[in-house]
Amino acid sequence: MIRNYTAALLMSIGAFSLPSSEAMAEDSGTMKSMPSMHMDAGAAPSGSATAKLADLDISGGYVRAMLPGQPVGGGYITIHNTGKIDDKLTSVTSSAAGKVELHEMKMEGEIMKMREVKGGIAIPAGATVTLAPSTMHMMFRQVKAPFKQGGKVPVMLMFDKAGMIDINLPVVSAKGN
Ligand SMILES: [Cu+2]
Repeated sequence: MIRNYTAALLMSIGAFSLPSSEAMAEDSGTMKSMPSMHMDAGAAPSGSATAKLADLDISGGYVRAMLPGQPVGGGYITIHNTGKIDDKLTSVTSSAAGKVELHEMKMEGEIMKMREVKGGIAIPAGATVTLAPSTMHMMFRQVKAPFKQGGKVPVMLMFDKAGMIDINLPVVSAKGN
């Protein structure tokens, strides 16, 4: 864990010498997770955002504060589909970032890697889908101001069936509590 943290931190510092951190992330396809993204998945921190949209119960929404030099931010949320029709989280946008991607985490040997989930995240009827640090996350790119603990990050979640909803995600510590 310590070694991963250092490697990721060095990587994010190293990003300054590249044309842009964006290029780094996209050229490699996968990249080592940011330090704040591979901590164990615990329960969502208290004060996390909740909302209701048609048959979807949304809870546990938050983002983590960004460490100095960290080029991207991570956000998490839980979606429970109480209905009888499968839905899908098709996209997320935020006025706080140029772009929000949906990513999944996978262990490759000892290295946690992430990749974009193309086509959105399925929210089957009756299922609860959790975007948590060890599974999936919203990745905020081209962040306008680094996320600071105590702040809020507005996002708009777009679902295939349920439509869209605006929700403010509280910014918790970089460790996720
Ligand atoms: Cu990511």
